[in-house]
Amino acid sequence: MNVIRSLGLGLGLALAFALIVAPALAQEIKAGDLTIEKPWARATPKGAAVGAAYLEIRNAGTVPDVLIGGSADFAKVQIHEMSMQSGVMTMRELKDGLAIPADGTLALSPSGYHLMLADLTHALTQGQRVTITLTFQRAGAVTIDFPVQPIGAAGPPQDMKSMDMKGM
Ligand SMILES: [Cu+2]
Repeated sequence: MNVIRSLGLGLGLALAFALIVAPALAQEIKAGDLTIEKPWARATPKGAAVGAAYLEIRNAGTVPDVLIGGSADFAKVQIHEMSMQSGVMTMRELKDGLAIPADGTLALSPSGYHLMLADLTHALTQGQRVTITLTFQRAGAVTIDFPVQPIGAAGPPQDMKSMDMKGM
């Protein structure tokens, strides 16, 4: 009896904790059938003209959507693809955008698709957030905050592990 009650209490606390913490970590934005997950940008060295941002886009709908572009007040936003061309890493702009398949996910990540942030008006500093508005063919404009990760970062802020528990 006691075991069950404390188990229930434990679950309740865990749930309450999850609800309090949720906004602080994985920022999840919904727009129509789309869910935007794990947005992050990479810090840039001083004086760099370009930066990059990444995210995942889940499409729960029955029709594809297309990421067609983006805008920001600190840079030009382009959709780029990084690929290996005869042994050399190159990137090109995807003028037609990127499809998010029906009931599928599009991931932008280092060494693949990325949001190219060109003509930066300021450096991207670790710990900051930068705001980018993305435009989708169906879902329309979606404004997203991208936390800036260290220059060498390979991925978004880690849930639970490195999140700011210190302040709690
Ligand atoms: Cu690029």
